[in-house]
Amino acid sequence: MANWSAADHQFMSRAVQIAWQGLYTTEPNPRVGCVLVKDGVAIAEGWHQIAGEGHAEVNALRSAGDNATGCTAYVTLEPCSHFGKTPPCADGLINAGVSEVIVGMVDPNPQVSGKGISKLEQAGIQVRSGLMESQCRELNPGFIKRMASGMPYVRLKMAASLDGRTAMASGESQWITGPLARQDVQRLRARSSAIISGVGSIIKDDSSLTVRESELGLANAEQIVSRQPLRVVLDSAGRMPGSAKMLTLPGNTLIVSCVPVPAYIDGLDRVEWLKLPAADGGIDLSLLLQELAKRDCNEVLVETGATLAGAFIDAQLVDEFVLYQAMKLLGSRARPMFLLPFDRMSEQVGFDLRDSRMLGDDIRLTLVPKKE
Ligand code: AOF
Ligand code: ZN
Repeated sequence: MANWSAADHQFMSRAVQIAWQGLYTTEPNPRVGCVLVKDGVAIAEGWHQIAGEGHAEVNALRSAGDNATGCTAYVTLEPCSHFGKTPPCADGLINAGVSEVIVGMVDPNPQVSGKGISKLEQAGIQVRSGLMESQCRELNPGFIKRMASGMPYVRLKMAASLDGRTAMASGESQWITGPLARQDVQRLRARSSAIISGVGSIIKDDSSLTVRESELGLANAEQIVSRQPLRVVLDSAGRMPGSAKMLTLPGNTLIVSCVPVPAYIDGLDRVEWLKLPAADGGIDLSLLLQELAKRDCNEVLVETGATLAGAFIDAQLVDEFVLYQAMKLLGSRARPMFLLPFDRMSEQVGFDLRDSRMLGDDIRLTLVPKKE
């Protein structure tokens, strides 16, 4: 176990804090922060902003200029060793004369995965890793899961009443939760690589599944909305209307179906039809997620009705469940959150509560499935 000082924690905390500034923009790359320290003083910092542009270390070194020699670099993720869209950061740190590198976590990317650390050590740089690892991991649940398992991180979102209802029997659902909860959903969308929904809700609401600048409430909203998450519509029987609003909105749409591509797709740019084999009468969700990981999706958001939400839970494919709960009753004829026709207590699905907070008059619960 490395012996970390209070100063080590302070500088790595700062690196984590600035890495979060990339929350909505680095995808499909990880969110990374770097602080350069000389004689106990932070002299420069940098964070990864956009894939294809400078990594955190490169941005920090640029801001340090000639001053980086003899520095200690605190980096939330192991510096890369490969030529990707940009040259290796390990080389940048070596060339700048950095004398020590403190790493939050090893890069799970197989192209790097320890090779960045070895490269630095071979150049005579002292490397220590694992400082504030859990905070560093929290930055990138999707990137880590995709690199480690070939699956994206799946976040299921629901808005419900106190009695667990999501809409009236007629389908009427506007609005259960208030504006702050809805703004928070926009932010969940914005951090996601893809949003998955069922065709039923598209037919019913003509939903857009877009991130909207005016609803984000963030200073860099204009930059954030320039990248729209991939809209993924599960449409096993091919019921998607060619007139659906989302097909012409900014961003790409992927329609996943078990039937052949219909003619109306020909005339549409940025719309792709993906045929997948059926499983249990619907689309094979596990296969779907593997497809999305192949398309570099890190975090995916499932925003859908009771049937598909139940299927994701039933298939144990949910990593995180975010529930916005309004302090009101919609009554026993209103629709339930999940179609999960259990009969026995032994079928129950348990969660651990990771966070709970008020958003206006509503509560937001962040839950993760209990591990057996
Ligand atoms: C770092 N610092 O800030 C980031 C890293 O295609 P590229 O060149 O952008 O490289 C992407 C890979 O580099 C990414 O998958 C991850 O392994 C690493 N990302 N590494 O040292 C950074 N963003
Ligand atoms: Zn790098």
